[in-house]
Amino acid sequence: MSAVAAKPAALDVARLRADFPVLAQRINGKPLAYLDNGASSQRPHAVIEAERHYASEMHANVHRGVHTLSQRATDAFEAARERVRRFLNARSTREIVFTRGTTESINLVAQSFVRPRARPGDEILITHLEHHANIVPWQMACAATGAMLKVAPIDRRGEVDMEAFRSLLSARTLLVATAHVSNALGTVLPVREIVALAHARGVPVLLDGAQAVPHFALDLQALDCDFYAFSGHKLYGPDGIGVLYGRESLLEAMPPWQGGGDMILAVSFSGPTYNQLPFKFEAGTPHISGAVGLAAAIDYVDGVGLERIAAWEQELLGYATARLGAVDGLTIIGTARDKASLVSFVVEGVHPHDLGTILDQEGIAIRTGHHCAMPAIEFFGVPATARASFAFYNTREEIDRLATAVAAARAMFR
Ligand code: C6P
Repeated sequence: MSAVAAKPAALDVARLRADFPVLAQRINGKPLAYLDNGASSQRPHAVIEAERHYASEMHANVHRGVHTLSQRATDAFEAARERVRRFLNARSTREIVFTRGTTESINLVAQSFVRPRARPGDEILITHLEHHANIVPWQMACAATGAMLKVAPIDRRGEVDMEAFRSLLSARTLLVATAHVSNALGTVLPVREIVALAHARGVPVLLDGAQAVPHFALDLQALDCDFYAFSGHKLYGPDGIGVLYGRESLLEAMPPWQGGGDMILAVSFSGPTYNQLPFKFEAGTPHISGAVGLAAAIDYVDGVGLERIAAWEQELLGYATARLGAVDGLTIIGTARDKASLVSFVVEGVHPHDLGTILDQEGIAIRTGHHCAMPAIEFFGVPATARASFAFYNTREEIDRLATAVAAARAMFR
């Protein structure tokens, strides 16, 4: 074996694009350039077909019926859970809770882990670049318990100040909760270091993986975090389905957060007996077809290969950074040394919302605004940015069109 790691084979992007029916259309008379993957990515035929197959041949409620369809649906749902476990390299399916998405996963931890434990003066440590889904649930838990939110600062690149982070860890820290990748700036956080620092003080760590799972392979046993949250719709899967990974010993000790069917073993008027993991956290009929679609999305992504995806997306990131960086009056917001494939930017004299509308006329879809990360955007002294976020099906030509259209918009407003 060679001592040098083999470079992953290049992606056949044109062939892969054909798997995504949405991408073939024209918007406002122009070929669609879909550069809003950070908000939600598109679904391949394989996912659409898996959901259709489930709905047309297998649907019934899960864990409830003795009839054949219910057993088929249950098998498909639990097979999806096992697929997620393998994707994350979690130890057990008992650690895989299906939720509606990242937001619900984080709220589950806030309600079921933090609220019962937090005492006045306890601390939750986050960073300045978090998505609102990783800020507001903690603020709500703090308001209810008297705990305090501590925020590790970032620098002008959009990197977390790790010295400050270290000093903010205290004997009162109950939980560290940080993004794995920032949705507004693209920063990849040093999560191994964050986990090591927190664990050295006995503090559990939640990672918000919404923007990480589509971009690189994960091994949660190696990462050793305690909770990990992500959404299916950013991973080429359905919306309305997501995952909370939780370390089994922690989930075991947590009370359920919602009551209803499936999360109980028995109910009498003197009280319920809760179901085992992970069902204790899945009250009510779950999004069965969503879980099936998510498993198909994971199969698809694994088939393409996350190493190859990461390599191509890094090329796109480099190309977009150079092309956009050369546009007169354009400033890139978020210049971390380790970045996932998105570029946030502002253009002198052009409001991001106007820019988004102008680009839409060209068939180019980007996101504009504060990206549900207001503190991160305001840190840079701007009210909003334009954000192009790439998937493996994007091309250099689409980035050329983006840069040309942004330059034309700048010229229009001069
Ligand atoms: N960010 C974006 O355009 P949900 O909505 O639950 O699937 O994901 C919430 C969420 C949590 N954390 C991070 C880092 C995220 O990026 C998101 C979703 C989208 O950036 C929509 S606001």
